[in-house]
Amino acid sequence: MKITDVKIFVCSPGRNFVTVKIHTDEGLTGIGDATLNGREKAVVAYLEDHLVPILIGRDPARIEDIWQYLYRGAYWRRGPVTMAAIAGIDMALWDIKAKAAGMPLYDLLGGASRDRLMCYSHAQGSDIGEAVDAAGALIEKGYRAVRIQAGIPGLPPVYGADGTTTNTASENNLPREELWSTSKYLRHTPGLFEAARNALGWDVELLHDVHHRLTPIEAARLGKDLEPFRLFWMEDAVAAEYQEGFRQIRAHTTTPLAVGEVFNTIWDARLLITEQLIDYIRMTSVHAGGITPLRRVVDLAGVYNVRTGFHGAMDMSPVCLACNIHLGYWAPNFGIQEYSGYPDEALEVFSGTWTMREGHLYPGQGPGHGVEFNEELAARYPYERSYLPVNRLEDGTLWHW
Ligand code: CS2
Ligand code: MG
Repeated sequence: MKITDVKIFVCSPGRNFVTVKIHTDEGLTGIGDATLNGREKAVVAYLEDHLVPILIGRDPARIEDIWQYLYRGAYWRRGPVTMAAIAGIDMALWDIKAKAAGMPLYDLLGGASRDRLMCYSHAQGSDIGEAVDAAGALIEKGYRAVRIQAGIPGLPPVYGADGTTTNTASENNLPREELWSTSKYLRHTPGLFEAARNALGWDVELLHDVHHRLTPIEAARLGKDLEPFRLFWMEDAVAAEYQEGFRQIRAHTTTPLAVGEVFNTIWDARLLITEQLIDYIRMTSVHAGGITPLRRVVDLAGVYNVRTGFHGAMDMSPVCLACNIHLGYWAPNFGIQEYSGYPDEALEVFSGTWTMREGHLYPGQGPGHGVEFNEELAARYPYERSYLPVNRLEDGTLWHW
């Protein structure tokens, strides 16, 4: 088999997605996700100008060699743009291989390790009452795990608490600015989870995303304060560029830690995994550079009792989610899968064979990862420039978003 063409599509059915489609001389095609929220066109240029020309004529069965060629062979490797581009190719190649084998992707990876994948969804509200009610509504629908974010008294809406992360998070197509106060947040958050436990009981998993905003010692304090409420995890407690910071957090709290949605390679996670500084690794098929490298991360994590919690927000396309589900179905050390749902129009453009029922995800049983991309429909939703928000402290200092 030979790769005859690679096409890149950018569409915006509710939000922007970058999709890769690989064609072969035997008529099989494969689909991959290469979406990088807020920097979509950089990935498109990387693919069209630099990767597509070196792929034509290659044997699509040689996934490993192609991955090494695109990663090692680039000299300037790593980084979110490069790795999202490589991921789009890698997912499409696995899709082709699984279709050629007539197997669902998870079967090709080694077969199912479980019957269903527990997922968590997002509950948010402008105050504690609203956020806890939103969590209750998800539990009524069958979710066994819920991430809860609430607005903070004295601050305008903050991350995850005003619905902005479920949509194109910008105004006039320029970045929106938000305000942040660490002291207000640290005072308020334990009360959110106390109220959540009082209202929702203990038979449900509660998660929380700090979104990189604390220092290690502040995160250690929050982790301790949240211990009585037995969280499933505290996510992205600090900006993880400084990985040694997790030693400090770990030494002070038994609240489980999750990190990694912005990681691009196994090297970003190596110290955190091998020193058992985290409990869940949040890397995801697209931003990790595809299925090929993410599978290695999963295996490394398994050696050190770290379980998966792949990033699954709706700014990764349903193709990425499908790959995560197939990986999770196989992974012996699966933990949980994030699932924030998609706008209806996105699910029409990307019709999938994965399903979500009562808080659990199931892969399709057809060959490949199972997601079909409708090119004609996609063309009706052209790209719209969009940015994630930026964040400032109350005195104007730029902070992590
Ligand atoms: C988040 C995302 O899902 C998560 O845990 O942190 O909402 C994240 O902010 C976006 O995916 C960024 O693109
Ligand atoms: Mg997150």
